[in-house]
Amino acid sequence: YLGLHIMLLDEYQERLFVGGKDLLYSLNLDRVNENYREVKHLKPEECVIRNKDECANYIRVLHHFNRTHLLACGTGAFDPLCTFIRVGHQLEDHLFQLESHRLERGRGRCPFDPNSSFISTLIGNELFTGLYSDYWGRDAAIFRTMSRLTHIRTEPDDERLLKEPKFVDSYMIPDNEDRDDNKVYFFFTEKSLEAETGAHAIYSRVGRVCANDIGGQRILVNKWSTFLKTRLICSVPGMNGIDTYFDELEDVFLLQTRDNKNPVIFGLFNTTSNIFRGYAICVYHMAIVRAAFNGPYAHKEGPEYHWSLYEGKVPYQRPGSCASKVNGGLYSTTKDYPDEAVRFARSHPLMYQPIKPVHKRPILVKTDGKYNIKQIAVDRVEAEDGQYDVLFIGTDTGVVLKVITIYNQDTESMEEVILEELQVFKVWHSQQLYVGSKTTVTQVKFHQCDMYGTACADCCLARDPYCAWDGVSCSRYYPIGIQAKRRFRRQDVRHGNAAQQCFGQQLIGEAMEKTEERLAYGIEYNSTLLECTPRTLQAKVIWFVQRAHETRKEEVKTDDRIVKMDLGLLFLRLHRTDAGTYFCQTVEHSIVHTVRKITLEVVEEERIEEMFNKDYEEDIAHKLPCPVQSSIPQGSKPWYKEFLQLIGYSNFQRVEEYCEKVWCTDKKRKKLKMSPSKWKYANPQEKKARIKPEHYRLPRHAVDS
Ligand SMILES: *[C@@H]1O[C@H](CO)[C@@H](O)[C@H](O)[C@H]1NC(C)=O
Ligand SMILES: *[C@@H]1O[C@H](CO)[C@@H](O)[C@H](O)[C@H]1NC(C)=O
Ligand SMILES: *[C@@H]1O[C@H](CO)[C@@H](O)[C@H](O)[C@H]1NC(C)=O
Ligand SMILES: CC(=O)N[C@H]1CO[C@H](CO)[C@@H](O)[C@@H]1O
Repeated sequence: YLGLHIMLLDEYQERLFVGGKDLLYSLNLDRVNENYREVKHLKPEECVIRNKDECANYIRVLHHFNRTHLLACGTGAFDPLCTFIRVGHQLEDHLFQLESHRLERGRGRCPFDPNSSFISTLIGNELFTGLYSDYWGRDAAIFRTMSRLTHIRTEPDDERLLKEPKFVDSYMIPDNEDRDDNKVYFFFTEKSLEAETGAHAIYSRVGRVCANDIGGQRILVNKWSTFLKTRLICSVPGMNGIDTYFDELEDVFLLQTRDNKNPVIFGLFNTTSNIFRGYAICVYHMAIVRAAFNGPYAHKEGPEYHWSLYEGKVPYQRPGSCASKVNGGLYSTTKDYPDEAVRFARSHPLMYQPIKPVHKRPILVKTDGKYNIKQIAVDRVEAEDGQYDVLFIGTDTGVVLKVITIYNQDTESMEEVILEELQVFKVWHSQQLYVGSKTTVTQVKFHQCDMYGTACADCCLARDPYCAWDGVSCSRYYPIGIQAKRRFRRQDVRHGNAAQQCFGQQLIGEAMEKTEERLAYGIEYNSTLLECTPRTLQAKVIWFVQRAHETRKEEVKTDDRIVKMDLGLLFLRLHRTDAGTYFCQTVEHSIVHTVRKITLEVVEEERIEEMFNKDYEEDIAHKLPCPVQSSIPQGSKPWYKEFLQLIGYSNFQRVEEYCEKVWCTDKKRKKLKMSPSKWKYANPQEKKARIKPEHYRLPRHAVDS
């Protein structure tokens, strides 16, 4: 157990630094498991707390301090510590050394509790943190420490500033070229002040401070004098004007653009409702964020009043603005601000306008309950038909969804295209994702174009902006300029119109052209699965059946008994009349393809009975359908194999798996051991329970492999 909490990428030296429980690693970016360095024994020598877990030093701060040193801080057995790690500054010299003589107290820089929410960002030599800064985990604050400037924090015990916050992320985002105007943004959730319904409502927030704030002269001494915050909204507009809110911010990703003043903010939100579960991703532009902070303040007249729009006079210097030349240069530090302005800032930390997302709705909503979503990362790619933001969505099961979303102006709706489900997370470097969980670090390529098959249509239908058909194969797409032979590239991310894109190309690959034919047997009154999975996640599957002795094909009607699932068509209870030929057809952007043709034979109940009775009398050891552990000698075939061979079915492995699934639960094996004559009168209820549809809902990667 490594107890990994933090990763830091050093692209220049091509190292990945990882902090865990009592240790730090320096990993090679190309091959994370080779040539690594470690610093161990970061464990504090003395520990007065009895709980073993609490005696460890969990590294939670890891930053590039300067060219030669990393800053590392850990919880230090509920007594935070900071130190410097010497790292090499030549590419080949992978120095990684603890400066043990430079151990410093870390209060305000690192939490006591390894599990408490915490964020930190190093700007210049100043460490900005959002944390619970005391042993008991009660004093939530935003700090700036380490600096040549005075240490500074939010006022303690002021619920207007922070009320039981959960810190999510923080970034410095400049406003303009004047560095004195730089602001640090904090993303968090907290119990809301202003919610009129439900005193304990959680809201998501953006808070910000001026990086050069040194507090007030007489009021707010050594406290932030520029702290402001506002609500971050992510909601789905409702038909009746009632929106569905996603209020619990879980993760933030800042997508840098060419203009460092205007990154794009992606927020991942959870619901706070007990009834309705789901996640949404919303996108915010800095212009909207700045407009909210430059807009009106919220005001509370007294304890009995609600927070409302402040319409009075706002003092100069405007509270929340920085001591900078851009702001007139009248004040060189916040200490020079008039008392009146500082006093106003203290009583008006909340802005009136919330921040609304782009298009006033999420770009993605997930309410299927399939995944617990933890993290997002975004990569912007140039494709043939424009720019796409590829979302990498990390779930708690280690699956990463790779998704693009496309906004349709006419219908004001978003289309979601799931490209892949990868196993993996979060820093990246030269088209690799580095994935950290509590116990491991892995590296994964984030485009695998060849996976999409060997035909133009496959490649095009995948709609992966990283990939395009180059005339021969599905390969990495590079935008104009980089791509010399551009005219051969076929790609249509927006519509996936393969018929048009692949005109004159080998439209359908060999694998796609062929319809696989199969024979399947089912037993009357028992369950049967006709397996068929589409090649891409977007394809819609339609089943047709041509029943025995009929010439017409008709669409299969699903009901309680016949269920359409990701893995295929499931009959919970097979009827004689179900016998026939089944066609598994996929439809994707008007390209129809019959993936599989399965002829289903139904073995009638009486015949089974007959057979089993006969077999049973003959030889128990050989004929039992469920091998009672080693009752069947190695190498000999169970009875049903012979049976199936007789009738010309040769895919034994499949049959064996199927039979195991349907007949041979552990429970039954035990039953069988006790009284072998009872095996065929298994409780139908039990069977039904075992083949509940979700048992077949394997993730796609599991199916593919
Ligand atoms: C932190 O959380 C883990 C897992 O929930 C738990 O096992 C551990 O005891 C916690 N540590 C502390 C110090 O509370
Ligand atoms: C980097 O910071 C460390 C710790 O303060 C210091 O010892 C070292 O001299 C600094 N290195 C450079 C190149 O400034
Ligand atoms: C989202 O909220 C639900 C319900 O409160 C919770 O069970 C789940 O763990 C949350 N998800 C994350 C990623 O924290
Ligand atoms: C062979 C076998 O398992 N047959 C079972 C099929 O289902 C019926 C009722 O659901 C059972 O009575 C059979 O024993």
